[in-house]
Amino acid sequence: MAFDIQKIRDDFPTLTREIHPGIPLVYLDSTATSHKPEAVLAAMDGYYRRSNANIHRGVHTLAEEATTLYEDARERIARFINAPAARQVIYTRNTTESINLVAYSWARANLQSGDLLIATEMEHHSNLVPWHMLAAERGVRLEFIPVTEDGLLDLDEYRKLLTLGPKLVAFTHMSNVLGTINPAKEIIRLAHEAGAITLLDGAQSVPHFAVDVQDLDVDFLAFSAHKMVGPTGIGVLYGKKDLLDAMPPFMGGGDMIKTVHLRSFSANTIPYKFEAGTPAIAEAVGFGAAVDYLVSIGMDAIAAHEHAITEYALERLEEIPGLRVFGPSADKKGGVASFVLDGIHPHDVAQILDRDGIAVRAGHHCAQPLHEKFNIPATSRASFYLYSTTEEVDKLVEGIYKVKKYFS
Ligand code: C6P
Repeated sequence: MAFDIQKIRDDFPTLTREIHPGIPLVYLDSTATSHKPEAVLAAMDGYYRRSNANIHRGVHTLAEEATTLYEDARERIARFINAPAARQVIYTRNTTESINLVAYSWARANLQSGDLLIATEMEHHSNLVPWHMLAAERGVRLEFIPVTEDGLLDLDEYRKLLTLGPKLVAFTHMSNVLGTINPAKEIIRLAHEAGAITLLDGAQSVPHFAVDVQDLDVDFLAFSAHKMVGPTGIGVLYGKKDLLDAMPPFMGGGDMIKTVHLRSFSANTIPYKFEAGTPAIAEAVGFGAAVDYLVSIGMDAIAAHEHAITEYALERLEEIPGLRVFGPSADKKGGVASFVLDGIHPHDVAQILDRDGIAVRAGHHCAQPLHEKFNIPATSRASFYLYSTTEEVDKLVEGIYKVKKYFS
């Protein structure tokens, strides 16, 4: 099936919006969050209108319907990442909570003072601050795989760090600033050879290209629905069964228990052990619909489209005098272009672009250490998804020329 960009855009109501009278939206901020297609909105609306009930708690028809919708979505999400079983897919609030679940449960049960954890210099704060907190609490040591000038991980340095015997290697699959797609399979293989387990931050990879947890042999994978045409408020932690089975619960409450007595409790089995309290049911239903939507288009087709847009965007941006794009060439990155303009603050760039309806993000994008590495306080960032067009890239480039003129 040909990639019918207009048909895809018609599925997303927000994309038809005018930002100012007569000025349509040019949405180049999907790395922050994606828009939602009609199918996702309809699935969530349908749940609330027809089947609204709590799950796992009732025998009445609505409760059973809601439970089925919630669990069916889990099955489809599991298939989407090729998980061996749906029970290895834990619903969380987002990538951040998924990583914190590993930090609070697995890491606090398995890491002692002096143990080494390896991350990278390109991590989002979500895959950094939980480890800082652990380091402060119990003296776990942190080391970082350096980022090269062209925005790649220095794998020679990684091999050296591995000789120090790390217990965990936690790293991002794709940088939300540089767009770099890291060689996850190789990084995981080397970590396993060194006796470490691995946590992959898939916030920016799972939405954009096919991620197969069995092929990667990854131990934990974290991602968020809202970046993959699904709703906010729900994400996933995938884990290998033996690891999840052995982990203590993270939060206590309803649904995560088998039995409770006044002075003791026994924990439920996975995935429920980690899903305390009434979960985000409508959001799970929407997440399932989001996965169906992406599958109906095809992850390879989405990746190819984004690659073409990114190649075009980098070519056009690099012809602008005084503009510097960070990160590697298009063949090594996903749909992200973070840039600085000589003498103009990235926030001013984003604000002036907004006058033309162009939505880009400005700041450190929750990756402050990476910006420190490149000696810049902030960047402006344009990012692309399955609904992005070359016409939108042209509007961005025109807008940047206007910004330059305004400040000259
Ligand atoms: N990056 C961005 O604009 P949450 O917020 O938990 O859904 O995702 C956190 C997260 C973790 N890892 C990476 C690589 C990410 O890009 C993000 C979210 C957004 O770049 C919001 S800060």
